[in-house]
Amino acid sequence: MTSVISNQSSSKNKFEKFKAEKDGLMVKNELDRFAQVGWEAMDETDRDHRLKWVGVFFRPVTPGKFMLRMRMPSGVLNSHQMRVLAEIVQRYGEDGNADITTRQNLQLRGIRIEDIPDIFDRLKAADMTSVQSGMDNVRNITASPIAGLDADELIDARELVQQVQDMITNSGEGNPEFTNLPRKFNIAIEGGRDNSVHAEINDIAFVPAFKDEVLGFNVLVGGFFSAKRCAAAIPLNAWVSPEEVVALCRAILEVYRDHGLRANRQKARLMWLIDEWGMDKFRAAVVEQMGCTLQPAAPEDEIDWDKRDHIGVYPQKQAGLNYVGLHVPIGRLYAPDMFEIARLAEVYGNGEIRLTVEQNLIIPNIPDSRLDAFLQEPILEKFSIAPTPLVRSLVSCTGSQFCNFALIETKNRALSLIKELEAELELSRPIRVHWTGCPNSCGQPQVADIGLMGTKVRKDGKAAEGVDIYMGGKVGKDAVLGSCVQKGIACDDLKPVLRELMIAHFDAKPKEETMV
Ligand code: SRM
Ligand code: SF4
Repeated sequence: MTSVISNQSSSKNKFEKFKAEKDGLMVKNELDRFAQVGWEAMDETDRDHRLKWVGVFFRPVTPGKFMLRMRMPSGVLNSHQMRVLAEIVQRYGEDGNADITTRQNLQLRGIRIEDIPDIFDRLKAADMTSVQSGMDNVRNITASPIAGLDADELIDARELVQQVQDMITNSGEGNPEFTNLPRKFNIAIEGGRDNSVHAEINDIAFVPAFKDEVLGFNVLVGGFFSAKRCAAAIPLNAWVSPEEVVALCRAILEVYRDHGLRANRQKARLMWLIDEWGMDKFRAAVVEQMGCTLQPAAPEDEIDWDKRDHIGVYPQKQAGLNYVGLHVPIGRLYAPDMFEIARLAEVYGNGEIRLTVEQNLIIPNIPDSRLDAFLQEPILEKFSIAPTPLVRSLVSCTGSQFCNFALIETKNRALSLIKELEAELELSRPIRVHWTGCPNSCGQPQVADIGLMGTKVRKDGKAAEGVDIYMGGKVGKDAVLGSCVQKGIACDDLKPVLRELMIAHFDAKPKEETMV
């Protein structure tokens, strides 16, 4: 493996160079020393880059206050784990919070390097890990947030997701086999009918499909967003049984690791290799790596529903039990919220909590008899089960508050602007508005009804924050990526533009009209 990588990288970019000098995972054994010397005295490459291999992100916007990106396979955690995370951010007072991410995950903020060894001990004791969650590693693996609860689901993917994560991370201990990929890598395993994971934007996506009356998965590969290019995943022309999922993920990762393009980081995601080789050669390499044959894809998959957002009260497949989806505005949680969610999950459910790619959360397993009492809980005023239609579908990436790539502020602006629009418009249905602070597209504007991508504009002769507008994103069955329809609108001028788009394309009516 090493020889293939080093042969290829004769013209190494700076990332390939520092990875070759020292694998990112090595910092796992140096955390005590980092804690002693402090962030200012640390080697800069360790601090700014290698720490991301254990999920610890230096934030140049808030130096000394790190972000910790967890792994939450299928977006599932329990009340004890939520409490452990709440205790971690609580100690940082105003600096501490946690964001639910667009990959069904949690990112904690305000973290001090001196606390990392203790935090990692607590995570391990609570059976959680943040390993390999950043840089050239496989990100949090997503699945339906109602896996195992949904009467209509085909495959409960939770165990498979866990097995794939365990393979990639050596059960959370860190796995040097997969810590030097050419670039980041996303995997999703959908077991439901509504493509809740956005299969189309993952490097590998498994979608349920029957073959000769046996239930398994069709496989899509190469989906990704980047500043340079966005591509929807394409069929590998393979159908696998659930038992083959781990082996196929391993084989694809090995092929990508050993042959993925490394010279230019802008052209290093899996799709660039598929382009270079062509699908037939790529598929053949994967088959060879697996050491067995791959069946051709089933002619049809079972994704035949519109995408659900899971907000509200829904009966589970288990008689007498319900799951309740709570809307978390722009995905942000503070320590008191997290303690309260943990308490509710224990008092009313079985302690379980689920996260969604829409940055919301679900409390499952609430008996019919406890539902009314649950719905009276005061925190539901903050985390509503019936939010207004625009607020309901709002998604936003981190933006300039914490992210140094950001060209604009996102989360707070997104929320206040959507509330203003909601005050002016009558809406008959939700409109999915996604904000992303720069072309990296973490907030997925291309999957939205209206996507807003941060950019810099000139307004009154001065540089100002602005957005490019995306439209046409379709999710669920037959998902389609949206594209840019308008460029360079100053954020200060955005409200009337959005208002008009909502009236023209989404049946919104001005409130003054509906009142006459
Ligand atoms: Fe992302 C880099 C945040 C989902 C594409 N992303 C970053 C960094 C790590 C940049 C940095 O170091 O500051 C951001 C951290 C900011 C911070 O402090 O929070 C960041 N990405 C996020 C999150 C938190 C957005 C959110 O608010 O939910 C999401 C975390 C997911 C997780 O739990 O792991 C997040 N990022 C995504 C997605 C959406 C998805 O996976 O469905 C994408 C597009 C899909 C994809 O990757 O193909 C995405 N992030 C990127 C890219 C562009 C990748 C590329 O190939 O060029 C970067 C930049 C990079 O990797 O060089 C990036
Ligand atoms: Fe940061 Fe840009 Fe990603 Fe938003 S889209 S989190 S601004 S890198």
